[in-house]
Amino acid sequence: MNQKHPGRSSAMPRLREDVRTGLTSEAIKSAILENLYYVQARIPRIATQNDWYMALAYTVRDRMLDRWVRSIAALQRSSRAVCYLSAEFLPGPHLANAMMNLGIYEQTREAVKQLGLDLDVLITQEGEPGLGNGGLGRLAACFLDSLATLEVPSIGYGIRYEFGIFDQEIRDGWQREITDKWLALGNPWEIARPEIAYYVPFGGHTEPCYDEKGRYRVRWVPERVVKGMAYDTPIPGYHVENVNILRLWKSEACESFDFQAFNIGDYYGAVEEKLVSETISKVLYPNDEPTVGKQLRLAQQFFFVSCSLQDMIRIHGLGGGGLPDTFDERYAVQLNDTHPSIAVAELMRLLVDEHGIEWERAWEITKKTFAYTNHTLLPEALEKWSLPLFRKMLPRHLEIIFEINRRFLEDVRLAYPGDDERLRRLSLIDETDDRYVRMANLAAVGSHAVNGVAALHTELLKKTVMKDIFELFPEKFVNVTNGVTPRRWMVLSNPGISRLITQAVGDAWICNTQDEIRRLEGFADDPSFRDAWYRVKQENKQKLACLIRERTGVVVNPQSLFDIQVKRIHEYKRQHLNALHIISQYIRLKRNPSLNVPPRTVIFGGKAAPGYFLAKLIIKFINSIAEVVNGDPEMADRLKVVFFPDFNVQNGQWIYPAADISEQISTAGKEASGTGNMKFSLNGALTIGTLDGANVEILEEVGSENFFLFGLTAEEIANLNMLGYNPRAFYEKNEELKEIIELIRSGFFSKGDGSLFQPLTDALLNRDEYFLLADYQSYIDCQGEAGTAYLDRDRWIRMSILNVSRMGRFSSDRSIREYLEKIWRVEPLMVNREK
Ligand code: B1N
Repeated sequence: MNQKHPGRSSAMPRLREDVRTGLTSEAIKSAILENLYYVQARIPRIATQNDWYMALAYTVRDRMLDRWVRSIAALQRSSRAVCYLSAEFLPGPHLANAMMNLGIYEQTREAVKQLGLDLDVLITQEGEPGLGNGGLGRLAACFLDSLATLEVPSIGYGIRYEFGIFDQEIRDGWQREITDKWLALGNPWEIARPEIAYYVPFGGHTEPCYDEKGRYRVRWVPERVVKGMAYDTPIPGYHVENVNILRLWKSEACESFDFQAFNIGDYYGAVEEKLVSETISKVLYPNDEPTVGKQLRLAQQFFFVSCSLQDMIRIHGLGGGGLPDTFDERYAVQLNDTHPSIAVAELMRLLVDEHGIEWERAWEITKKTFAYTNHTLLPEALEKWSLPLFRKMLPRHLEIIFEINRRFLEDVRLAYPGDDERLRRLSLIDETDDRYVRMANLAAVGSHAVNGVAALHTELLKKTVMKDIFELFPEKFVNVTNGVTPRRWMVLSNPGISRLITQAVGDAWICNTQDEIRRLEGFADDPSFRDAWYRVKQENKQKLACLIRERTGVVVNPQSLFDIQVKRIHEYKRQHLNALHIISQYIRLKRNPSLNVPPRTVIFGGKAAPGYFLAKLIIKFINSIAEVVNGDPEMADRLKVVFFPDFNVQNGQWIYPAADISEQISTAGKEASGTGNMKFSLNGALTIGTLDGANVEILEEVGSENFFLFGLTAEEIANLNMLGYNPRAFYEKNEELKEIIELIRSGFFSKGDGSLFQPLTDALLNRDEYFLLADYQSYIDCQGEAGTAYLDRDRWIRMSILNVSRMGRFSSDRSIREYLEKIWRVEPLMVNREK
């Protein structure tokens, strides 16, 4: 445990201290029994594993509460706090992480053992909160971990979806979506705060009115009002007193019943109102990137933003801050993509309509308060909402956006007289076919900072999708390259490698990753260290092999090269390019069984958006190849293909530590950053990748001799696009590629059905929007080099150690420090040891 901070309040009565806060294995053991009885109403003899898990979870949670209460006091005392607004959070399972961060892992293991139980089994009882789609939601969770660890007063605000991202099953090679019931067995990690609730209006109309000083104002008369209730989850920092809050909003009907309707006999109408209100926080939209103009999604966005801003104003008032005209001094509010960007209009509404602040002053406050992070360059992913939908749901906000736009375009006209084309492009309203609100423009105009998530991404933002905005406000643009927390993604998920690193350089690397882990470099040439490194990787691969057997029935050889690609399934991420490589290996090995290549296990994982037909077909394609390859006795111990079902945070914690090769093969210019690339490399995998997203910076850090680089650059892709790309030319001139595509078309992987994968082969031959055929040969050659390098074990391990030692920059602590300095200007604040 953290020796620096004994962390107990002397005001606590003795008894409570023992049962709720005692940290010895004895105290923890009695607390578990106590919680089993008083929370779960069970005695050990009949307790299920879930009862024990719950009792343990409450025991660990109890040990955070004292710190939590003191952290809330610190937040109220602080002069400035960060609020991270995100429609998605993917925190992963809480139990083991909380034990680690509190420093009670070993005592707890001992306590559980004394009860005759297995801690690892209890830990896997926990279902994870899947309140996000992928990288964006997981980034938000890594940032909360770093904010807490760096002792920054901060709150994460989001939505308490009743159903998170679906669970994935594979049936006959196809993805099946199963509803996620993460709350079914109760959630011991949240505390409901029924007294922290806000009203959120929707629909209706606006009308002019005059305030008490006789000034012209606008009154919004909504059609209905929904209530948002707070649920808090503690986010403990690593070995510090600070425990931050993740505050998620659940929607409810204002009153359980609309009594008026009830009295006139419309019982069902009243219940329906309740249903509609509860629908808002019901389910996460499972799309990663391309937007869907769904009405409910806009309702979700406004709902959580309005609750969060009202909450911030309330907290500000508590501290004696009084009028919210110092709001921007009190808070730095980060918009995680455009999903919360309606906040710009909502803060204006709250300041102007509800708090009587003048427009100009309110606009200054708003701009100083917000900063906006862009996470994607895909033009189809930029959020826009049609005016009729907007007007119907948020009539007042549309007026406010028109007014912001009117003033903004006046400034643009002054800056670029006569340039009507530019005016049209910059406008917050897209007037092309139907009329839309452009949320990225709203976010950028209403913020003082706009950032991309990797160096290349920020540069491309400035040159492409946000070119006009950049030319107008160059000073707003900054880059903050993403990072991942080394606590969850190394210490927790890879104890073997973490122990080795600590033995070599001490444990300061866990919180000072960038400076300390570099010292590992000196061990890359130490034969005994290399040996130990190799053994840890083998153990991790062995563990994953067991899990693969359990989940898929496929038996894989832990001695083979583990070549892994896990991430959402998307054409731009090019899982199908990886699949083409498997087929090429298969053909070569069939033709030449004595080929000198290492045995390889290619592992995939990831979910496809339920409505994304080609992504789902790619899953089927991979599984169909797996069926042929794994069923071919000549391939035994030479080539295996696995689709690991239901990739999520927990499965990631098992998968990343077991990888030899990390596949980061997106079309250059398409992946904003990637964060899986960092998790793999920090766990000793070598990257095969394109110059895309954060790969560029990873390559720069680890050195080109430790990175398998292939493919066209973003610039080359753009040029090829301009000149007219013809994928068929690549097909015609490459015999092996031709053979592979013809094999697929012949039905070889689809039991003779030549039409099954035709949508895929057609897409490749006719459009190939993501340049697979252009990058094919370069990828295959590069995979060949990687295979050859793997045959030389010493060389490989050396590269692996050097990778890890040079990856310190990609800790999310570094990212958060950059946000603090470049954007938020917030100082850390130590939590008082005593109340
Ligand atoms: O955000 C991650 C990046 O590392 C990835 O490169 C990027 O693809 C990802 C709409 C998104 N961009 N946009 C989304 C998610 C959900 C949704 O409804 C868009 N996710 C990313 C972190 O920066």
